[in-house]
Formats: sequence, C-alpha cells, structure tokens
Amino acid sequence: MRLSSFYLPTLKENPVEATIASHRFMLRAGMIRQEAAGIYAWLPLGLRVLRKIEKIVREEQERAGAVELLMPTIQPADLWSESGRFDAYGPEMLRIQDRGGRDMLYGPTNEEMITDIVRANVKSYKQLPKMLYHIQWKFRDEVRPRFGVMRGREFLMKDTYSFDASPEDARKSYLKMFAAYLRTFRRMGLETIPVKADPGPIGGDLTHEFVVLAENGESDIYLHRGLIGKDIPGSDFDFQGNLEPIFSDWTSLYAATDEMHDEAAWGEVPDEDKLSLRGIEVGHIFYFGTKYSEPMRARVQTAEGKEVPMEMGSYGIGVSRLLGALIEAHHDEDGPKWPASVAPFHIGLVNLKVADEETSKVCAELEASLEAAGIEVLYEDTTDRAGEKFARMDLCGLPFQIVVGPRGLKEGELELKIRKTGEKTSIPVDNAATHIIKLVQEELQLLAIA
Ligand code: 5CA
Repeated sequence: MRLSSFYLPTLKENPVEATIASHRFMLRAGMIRQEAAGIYAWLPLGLRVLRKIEKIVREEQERAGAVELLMPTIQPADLWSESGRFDAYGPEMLRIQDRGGRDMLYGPTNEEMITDIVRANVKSYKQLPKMLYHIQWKFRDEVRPRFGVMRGREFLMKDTYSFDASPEDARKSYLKMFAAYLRTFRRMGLETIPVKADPGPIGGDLTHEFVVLAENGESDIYLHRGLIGKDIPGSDFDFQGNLEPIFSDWTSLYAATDEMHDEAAWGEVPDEDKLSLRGIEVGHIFYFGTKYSEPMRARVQTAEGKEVPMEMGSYGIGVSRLLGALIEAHHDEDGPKWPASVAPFHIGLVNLKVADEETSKVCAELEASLEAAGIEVLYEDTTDRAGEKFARMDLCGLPFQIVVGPRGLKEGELELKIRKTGEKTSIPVDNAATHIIKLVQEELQLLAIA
C-alpha cells in the first residue's frame, strides 16, 4: 500500500480529550475518529488492526469448536420481555420504536436472541452440545463513555453462546472457552489473567474476567504473583480432552476483581505473593445455566425422555476494546508498538528521496518482493520531510521500518529499524528482501504459539 493513495489523517498535536496513551495515539495516528460521545468511525489504519484481531478471535473460536453466525444489531423487545430483561436492563439499553410503534432495541448483548434461534430447532439432547458465536456491534448507553474505544457506547464484541443438556457438559463448554481465551489473547501478544468476576446483569455463578494488567485499567484486581508469566495451551492442545487440569492450574491461585474480593482467602496468600493491580477487562465468560432457557422455554429431551431447559453459558471478547488494551500494553512516547500478529502493516518502507530515481526504483522493487511473500508493506512515498516521515512511522507503530535513501544506496545499504527496541542496523540492499521476509516471519511465528 502506498501512503500517497492511503488515507492516514494523522494529528501532530495531542487531542485535549484524550487522557491516556491508547486514546491519544488512536486519534493521532488516524485510526479512529469520534462521531459522537463513545461512537467512532474506524479509519483505514484502525480498521486493519480491528480485522486482524477479529481473525485471531475467529481462528481460536473455531479451534475450540464454536460455529459462526451473524445476528442483527436491532432486536425486537418481545424477546427481552420473555426473559424479563427488557425492564431489568435499565437506561444502558438504547430503546427504539419503529414506524408501527413496535418496541425495538439496539442489542447490548444477545442471550435472548440466540436462545430464540436455538429453541426453534434444537429439541433433543442428541443435537447438543452447540457453541455459536458472532462478531457484531453492540450498543450500551454508558453513563461515562471514556478512554476512546476502551469504554465506548458502540463497540465490537465477539459473543459466543453454549447450549448443553446437562450442567456437567455445560462446564466442559465453559472450560473450552476458558482455554481458547488464554490462547486468543496470547496470540495478539497480550498476557491476560483470568480472575473471578461479578456476573452483573448477565447472571450466573461461574464467571471469569480476562484482564490485561495495565496502569490505566478500569478494574482493580487482586492476584497471586504466580499467575504472571504462566504457560498457556499450545497448538496441539486437545479441546475434546480433559480440560480440568488447565482450569485448576489457572484457578487454584487467588485472583479476583474488586467486587469478588474475599479478605479471608486473600489473607492466606503469602504477603510476598500478593499483587494488587489495575487491569483492563478484555473478555468475560459466564455460566448461567437456565437463567434464559427456563423463562424462554428452550427445552430438550434427555436420554431418559425427560424435558429439561438447556444449560447455557455466554462468552464475550471486547474486540474493539482490545485495540486500546494492546496500545496500553505496548507503546512508548512516540506511539504504539504493534505486535506483528495485529499490526496494521508489517513493514513501513520509507523512501527518503522520492525524486531520486535509483531510490524510488529500489523501494518499488523491495515493495514488490515483500508483498509477493505475503508481507504487508506501507510504502511511505510522499514528498514530506524525512523528520515528518519518521515521526509518522513511529506513530503508526509498525514492527519494522526500512529506510532507503540515496546516501545509503551509494554504499549499497539501507537501514532497518526495529520499532519494539528502537534498534537500527544497516543491511545490504542485495539480500534485503530475503532478510526482512525472514525477520517478519520469525516475529509472526513467535506469536503463533507452537
Ligand atoms: N453476553 C456477555 C458475554 S457474550 C456479555 O455481554 N459480557 S460483557 O458485558 O462482559 O461484555 C463482554 C466484553 O465486551 C467485555 O469483557 C469487554 O471487553 C467488552 N465491553 C463491554 N462493554 C464495553 C464498552 N462499553 N466498550 C468497549 N468494550 C466493552
């Protein structure tokens, strides 16, 4: 992609409304634009990251056995009256009437609708288990939308719903999502800790939040130091096997949100292992049994011929919030430092002198060989000053930058900068493409989780 034809409206000044790094950089790098409080347009650079995150989320959902569908953003109120949540949800729910005066709403979540979809067809335990998910925009009229995409009013969520015939099977579904979440976030270059959480308006008694540790996080959490840097399930992890060991490995050490904090249990954690930190909730999973299937009469026949309400769970990931969490976890004063797996492009190719024929020729050739190898290149081919180009590249946060100019080319060299460390090295033009392709592939491999 050539910068001259891309759309990258960067800002030099810090927007006054942005008080934390991720919000500031997303606005400054031209990733998002606020259209109303907590409502954003996704500009091309931001959208590319959003799509990469979605892709990882999808791959790990499918690996765990979930199947994708897509439900609408607008829902009829009737379904919510069946569960009792139309009145219970409160002013966070955006209520609308259509021209016929029918009550509708912009979905803040989808338990009712998915229950309605599944109850229409699933009548026997033989059709279970089922895990269905979608990635869809949600609306919650938050009292205090803030920190950009971190607490938006309109935001993108991945939500999965599990249906089982018994509590034992439902627990298996819960554990599958638990393991899938550990993998999902790690593949994005994020360390998350599952912590015991408050079910809130979704309901249930088995529920965990997945939290990224960050100073600017909105959640207060208490945890045992042993949970930091733990191994997660590898690519050969058997989602059909026994998942209890991985679950107890992660949940036997103390970890709780503020609301669930238990002073007695905390007292048993040795002082040197106690960590009281702030974090960003990027995922939340719930097992709530028959909370919706009971009132909505979503029932199946068991093997014994009994009719029982289905056992359900729901599992959310804050897809758009993840951009904020990722930047909070990876940035310096100049901008984000995207992990390669979610970076908007892998490489920023900076042409220092577009008017110089040789420089432009080398750049074009490099761009072509990298792209042919599947590497995503943002080719900085504008006539702006070098200083401006460098600052903008750092602000974009691409993992690698290649700087090509007439002076270096005279020596047969170009410069490679690693955004993560700031390290710069000269590399020979001749095998530059091969060298860079290998670098990017190695970086991607690191995050793929063997
Ligand atoms: N139905 C359940 C699970 S599918 C549910 O709605 N869970 S939730 O309320 O915890 O939301 C799931 C995830 O969405 C949260 O963990 C968080 O990462 C994200 N999220 C929630 N509210 C917002 C918001 N206002 N802005 C951005 N992301 C949000």
